[in-house]
Amino acid sequence: VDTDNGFDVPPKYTVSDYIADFISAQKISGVFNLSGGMTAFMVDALFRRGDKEIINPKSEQAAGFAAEGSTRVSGLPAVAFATSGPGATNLITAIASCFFDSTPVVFITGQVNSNELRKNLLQRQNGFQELDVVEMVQGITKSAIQVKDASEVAPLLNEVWRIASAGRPGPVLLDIPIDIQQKPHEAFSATEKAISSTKKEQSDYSLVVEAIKNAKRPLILAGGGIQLDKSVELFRKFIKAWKIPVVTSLMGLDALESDSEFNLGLIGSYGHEYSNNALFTCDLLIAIGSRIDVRQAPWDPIDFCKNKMIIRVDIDPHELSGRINSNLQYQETVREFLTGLANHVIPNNGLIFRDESKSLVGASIPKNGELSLEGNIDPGEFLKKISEICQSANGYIVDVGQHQMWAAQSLHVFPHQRFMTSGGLGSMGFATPAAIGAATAKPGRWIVVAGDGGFQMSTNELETIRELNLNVTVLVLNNKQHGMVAQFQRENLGSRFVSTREGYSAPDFQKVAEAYGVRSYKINSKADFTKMPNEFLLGPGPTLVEVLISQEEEALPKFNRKSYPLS
Ligand SMILES: Cc1ncc(C[n+]2csc(CCOP(=O)(O)OP(=O)(O)O)c2C)c(N)n1
Ligand SMILES: [Mg+2]
Repeated sequence: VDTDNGFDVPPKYTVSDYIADFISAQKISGVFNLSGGMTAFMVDALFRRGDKEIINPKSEQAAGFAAEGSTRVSGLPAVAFATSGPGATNLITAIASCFFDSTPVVFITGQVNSNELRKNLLQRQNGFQELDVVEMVQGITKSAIQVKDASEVAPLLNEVWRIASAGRPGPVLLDIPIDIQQKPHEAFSATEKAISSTKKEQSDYSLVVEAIKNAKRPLILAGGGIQLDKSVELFRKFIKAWKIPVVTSLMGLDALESDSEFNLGLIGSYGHEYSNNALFTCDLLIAIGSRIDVRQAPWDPIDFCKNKMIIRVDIDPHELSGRINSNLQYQETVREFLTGLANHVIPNNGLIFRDESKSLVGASIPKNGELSLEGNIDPGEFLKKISEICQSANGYIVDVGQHQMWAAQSLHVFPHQRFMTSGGLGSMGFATPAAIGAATAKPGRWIVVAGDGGFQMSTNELETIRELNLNVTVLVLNNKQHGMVAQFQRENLGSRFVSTREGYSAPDFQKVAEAYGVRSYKINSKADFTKMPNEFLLGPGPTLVEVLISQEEEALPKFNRKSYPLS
């Protein structure tokens, strides 16, 4: 490590100590790190405090995803450290994932000595491993700042911490040159008062009440904002009291348990046809914490908005004026909206509309099984069974691909369970490291659902999982291909499976698990599944279950605008 002052032993109390004390004093969900010279002082200072466990995944991307998983489970920010240069670039995918899924992770990167930073923007690089990460992540953070002087550290830490969770939550990044990390600093004192938010004036909900009363086909679209706002219980109470049916987006899937009598299920590109039909044909749509993006409502926006009143609730004003127009908007938290409405419960036609919608269920359940060859495992059926066995688990962390859509369609999510996936970014390789964060934030079992492709992006995290003896089951749905892309190639590119089957391969996952010291089980057939002892799913400790899925299985039904309304 090249340092400015050549200290072997740091001076009495440094900026690094201050940062460590500051982090120690915060309510956080965890600290994730991959080491490097430019962060070593800060991480060492935190280690010397001894009160926050430092968790060390095997790449910065995994550390970032783990921090994301930890934050999404606990609702508290996690901290992820990475060194300058390659450490910082490796973080970027995770930062983007946090940004698109509104996860308040605090990223701290080390930077080269201030006097080694490039002198102007035209110079590529001056210091070794110097890289302007702040510039690179401007578009995917709520705030990204490089510290220029020791006196800025305290106010900037306070500021980014506050910004991360304010309004729509999201990632922030502080980049701290190593010379500044070693400068003397005044000791941290926790006496600073938290800024109390000013109380918002209550909105007028009479128009919402009126709309619900008049609607023949009222529907609520539950989005990821409900979990983000920690308003799940409030939301479920609201639904029970008002008896309005609910459809969920991919991110809102765990806002309401699968069993709820009001749950009409998953919408979107791979949603259930009856759920999409309800979304299309409702005459009042109340979208709570959902941006109604193109994957969730793939209709032409004008067609979609016809013949219905749309009420949107979102803390983020930019979403309220997004792709889908609305007749009424509430720029407030889910909690504020639901609390405001709580005093007004009135009867409505929700149950009639629900029953009408449900009567279409038989005709349009996901047709996962259609292409299944005799005796082959139907992924939808299989995942449904898995969720029956895993009732006691904390929930599912799902990667990206066909298996993600099968999981969203078919896993039965019980009231206490989570369903988490990389929503906005849709990044393969997310689930396994995210489970490290989830399992360190909340004890109990977590089930990863991954494809053979995505799992190969973070297979090495089995080592971290084994090292920490985490209660994680990695369920690999192995169809020996990048299935989701192969499906696209079958539909659009004359079944030329370039890079998805041709030139793609996967190792023997049982041997891989063995190398990492993780117990494993392989399911080749329905018979293997029935023989499998439940401990391979439920632990204790880490396990891997591989299940072979036919390459011909597709994620269906694929949304087709023309088929709505269903007849
Ligand atoms: C980091 C990243 N790279 C590429 C993609 C594009 N992509 C989406 S799904 C997919 C295939 C996933 O394969 P696998 O993990 O085996 O899941 P399957 O679809 O077979 O269930 C690919 C390559 C992506 N989403 N993320
Ligand atoms: Mg696959």
